[in-house]
Amino acid sequence: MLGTMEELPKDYRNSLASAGVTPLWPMMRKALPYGAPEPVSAPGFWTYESLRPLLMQAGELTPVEKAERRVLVMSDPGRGPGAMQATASIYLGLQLLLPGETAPNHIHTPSAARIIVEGEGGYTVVDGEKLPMDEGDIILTPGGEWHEHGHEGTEPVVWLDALDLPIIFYLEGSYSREGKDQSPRNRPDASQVEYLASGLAPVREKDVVSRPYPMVRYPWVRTEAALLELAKYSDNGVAELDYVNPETGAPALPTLGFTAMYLPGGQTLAPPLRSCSSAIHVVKGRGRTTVNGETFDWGPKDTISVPVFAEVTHETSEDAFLIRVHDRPIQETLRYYEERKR
Ligand code: GTQ
Repeated sequence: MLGTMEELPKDYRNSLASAGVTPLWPMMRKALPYGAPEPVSAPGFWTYESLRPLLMQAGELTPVEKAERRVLVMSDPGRGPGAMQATASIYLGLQLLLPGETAPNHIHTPSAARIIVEGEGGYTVVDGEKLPMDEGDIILTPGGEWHEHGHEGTEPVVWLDALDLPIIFYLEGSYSREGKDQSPRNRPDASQVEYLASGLAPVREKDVVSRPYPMVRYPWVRTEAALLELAKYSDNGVAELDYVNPETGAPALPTLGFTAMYLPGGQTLAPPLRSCSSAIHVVKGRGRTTVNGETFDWGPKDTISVPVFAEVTHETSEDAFLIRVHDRPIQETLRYYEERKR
């Protein structure tokens, strides 16, 4: 048993505080718990059915000019109401853009990805590239890349923002700048031009390097087809694909990674305990997921958050497609990513 603060004479504690120091030993187990972290984050679950009306109400209450980004942020239940994060590292928010609206061009230090949830005609411009937003697509806006959103359709467009904002904020590195609207190049995005086929990339002259994020849109139609083909030949019918940089194979973002999962109906899946936290977004299908004993019955467009080292069990009632956002890339960079058997 380590010494406590209370064991120390009061005048000594006051002297320590005046000197601007604090003893480690009373805080030792909190700073370095034995064997595994003790997360503040708790499992979270947000149904689209419950959030959609609130988001549409935001559309009526707050014009986009007064919001810049019209977003409802998902608050980690472990941190409580007002929390600007879903896990220690992952910020999640549902963003609404109404027909004809634009969200102005800006740049910031955190990195973002959007998973398109609903609607047609939305687009994001990243570094001059106009990226159509179709349901299930993932669009990256890496830190330091200019981006703006627009909407040429007739119905509301909604997407799920996933950002590494909690990390960058913790590092006191978070800030943004506004810029003039971009004039997009008049050509399809790189996923339709340079990286149309997996395994093929444009030839470059000697010493010419690719852009750090050469492809920032991952069209869902391709992901779904790839998952189904992979699943056909997997032992249990389950398939999971990683979203990678097509030039380097690196994770989609330096901090956050993304995978797409296919689980056939009637499947039970218990992944290993992972040191990363994650968010699971349902693209299609139905099922039930238990996270540390809490059970969530999910359907299309619902979102679950999973704290570090959580016990997760998925049971599907229908064929299901899920997108998982996780912070394994930053943990691998810091060399502490870990998996433990159930
Ligand atoms: O769309 O650029 O949810 O800058 C939070 C910050 C979305 C965005 C968010 C942002 C954006």
